[in-house]
Amino acid sequence: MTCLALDIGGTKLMAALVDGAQVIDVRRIATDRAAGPAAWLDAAQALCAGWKGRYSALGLAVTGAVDARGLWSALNPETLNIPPRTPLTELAEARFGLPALARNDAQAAAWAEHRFGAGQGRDTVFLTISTGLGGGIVSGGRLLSGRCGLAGHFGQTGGAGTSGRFEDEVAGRWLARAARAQGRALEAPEIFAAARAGETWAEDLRTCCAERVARLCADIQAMFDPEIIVIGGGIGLSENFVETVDAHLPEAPDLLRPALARAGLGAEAGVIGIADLARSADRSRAK
Ligand code: BMX
Repeated sequence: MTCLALDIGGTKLMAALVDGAQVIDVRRIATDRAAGPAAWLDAAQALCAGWKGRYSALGLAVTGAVDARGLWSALNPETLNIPPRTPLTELAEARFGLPALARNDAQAAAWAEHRFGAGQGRDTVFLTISTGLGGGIVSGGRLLSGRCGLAGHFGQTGGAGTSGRFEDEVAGRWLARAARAQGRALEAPEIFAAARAGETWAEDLRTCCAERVARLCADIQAMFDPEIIVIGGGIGLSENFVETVDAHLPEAPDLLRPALARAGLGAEAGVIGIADLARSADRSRAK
């Protein structure tokens, strides 16, 4: 069964036709951050107008928290300013004329990595480290969602020895701010390129980022005891990042040491995961 999967993120909006783990067709545009939920869905609908009749299930993987009733809210409005409790599934169903399933983007990606990627068949915690930091947890073959859809939002914790919100002290926004404080107006990809070229200031920032992620992974191991922690996102997938995190894991008895892996499905994990979840939701509705 082919599924139409939409991914609404803080920087890009993606529409994909997905069959199993296969992305058959995909289109992307920049998210018009000021436009708001109705306009984002209108833009998604325009993006896949030519795909009518090619799909029979609908899933949405979105930045922000989505609860069991499909109500959608921002946790960090800096990522995307979603009005509290936006009726996401209702808005999507009205436009596409199909029952919709919506989940947080990193939760959907965690499911995809568990089903088809680096965490296949295993208890998996997934981390996406890009502009911000998101995550998802699959335990006992179930994707955890939580009371309000919050499960796995590690970027919102004050964890890993940081003093504020974790994603503000480790991910892309922090890297750019830290570089700016040294008089360098650069974004994360350029900072990492400078680190690869051997510039000490950039290597130091990259190491600091990896050290904090390593501390978070150790905490996650103690909290959820997953078989694998899968790391993705622009920063997470950058060259040797997972190896650097591994090298900075705190000293701990073997039992507490996490196994780390680079994400296997790249930027399409969110749409692959939500398509699989939407298909199973459809099957249970049909029973
Ligand atoms: C933020 C939060 C998470 C999201 C993560 C990565 C909002 C709007 N988003 O921590 O829900 O998973 O960013 O989002 O509060 P992305 O768009 O960078 O993938």
